[in-house]
Amino acid sequence: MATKQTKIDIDALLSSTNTDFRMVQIMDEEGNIVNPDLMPDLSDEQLVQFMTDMVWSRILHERSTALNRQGRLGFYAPTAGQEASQLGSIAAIDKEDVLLPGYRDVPQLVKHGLPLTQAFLWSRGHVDGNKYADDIKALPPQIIIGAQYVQAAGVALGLKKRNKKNVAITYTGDGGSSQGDFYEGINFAGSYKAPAIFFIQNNGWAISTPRHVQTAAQTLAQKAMAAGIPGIQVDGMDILAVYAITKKAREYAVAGNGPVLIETICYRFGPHTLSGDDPTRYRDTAELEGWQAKDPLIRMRKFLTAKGLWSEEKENEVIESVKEEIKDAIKEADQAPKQKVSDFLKSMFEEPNQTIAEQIAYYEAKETK
Ligand SMILES: Cc1ncc(C[n+]2csc(CCOP(=O)(O)OP(=O)(O)O)c2C)c(N)n1
Repeated sequence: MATKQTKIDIDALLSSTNTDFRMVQIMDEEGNIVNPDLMPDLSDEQLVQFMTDMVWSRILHERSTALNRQGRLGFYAPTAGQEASQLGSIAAIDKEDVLLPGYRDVPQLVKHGLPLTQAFLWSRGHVDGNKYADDIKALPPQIIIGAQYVQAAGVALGLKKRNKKNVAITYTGDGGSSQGDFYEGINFAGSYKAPAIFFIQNNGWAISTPRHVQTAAQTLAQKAMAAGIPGIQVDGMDILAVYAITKKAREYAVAGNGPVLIETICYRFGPHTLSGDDPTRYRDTAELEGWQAKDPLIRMRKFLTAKGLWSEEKENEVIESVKEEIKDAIKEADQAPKQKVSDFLKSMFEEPNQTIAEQIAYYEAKETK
């Protein structure tokens, strides 16, 4: 029943949408647990694994950057600064959950089972990089900003209809949260109570567009309100907080309650991609340095070292083994058959349509000459 409003206060309407979206943190920049009530129940091995995963990802980032500059990799979107957001969330996900990543989410894909060699082939635009084994519950990274949100809503609904106790997990950026697909995805999933976990990795920038220009909304998490679903903002430089919230969101979705929107506050230390972006043209060194002090690896290193679970020696061991893994994967990628245009065209549809069929015939004739 409608209540009778005798006075309309527009300012008050706005402040009511801005409440309770404060950032959740468990571990601060010094590696101190500042919110023990939310501390997830994790063994020492699991805590060490978190750090190992983040070091793995940072080295993968560094090596991918170098390989790109040597002309040995193609497309690469830097991940440094987003390790806690990426690895903390994927650690809370079951192998049977379906991952729908964006172009910056290669670390989660590999952790979800994609061989690194295939990730490298994808970077090179090789068709074999997109052919996933059946047991890898993931789609190749999405390049169209926000499109994965609509697909995740559909995948989640499919999981629900098949009575699976699994979720679809997807990621976009702060820029992506302005797209139509973003709103359609969360709205549809909310409406059908589809078990999806929607991540917005708010790394401060959408290429050269800063977060404050992106939207007048005070937080991106509160965009969930319009879809009638829960939204929460998390410290995306704190792997413990990201893990804890993702785990809770997963339980909520699997129990049949519908989707959750999670905004992780993080930062992109490097350029947007290695295809010519120069962040020094649009952002301050002081801003970058402020965020480097919040580095997710630094705080986790401090936390684990204080517990006697981590050392420089241990970190060096991890670094050496990651470098070997990368060297082997790139060697294997080099051995992939040279891509033919017809292979690429054949991968587009199960049954090629007329135009594609004509193009396949055209290229096959050329390729056999
Ligand atoms: C629909 C669409 N529009 C524009 C682009 C070009 N584009 C590529 S990345 C990007 C910015 C995305 O920023 P954000 O969502 O914040 O993610 P980030 O790259 O920072 O992770 C844009 C506009 C695109 N790929 N797709």
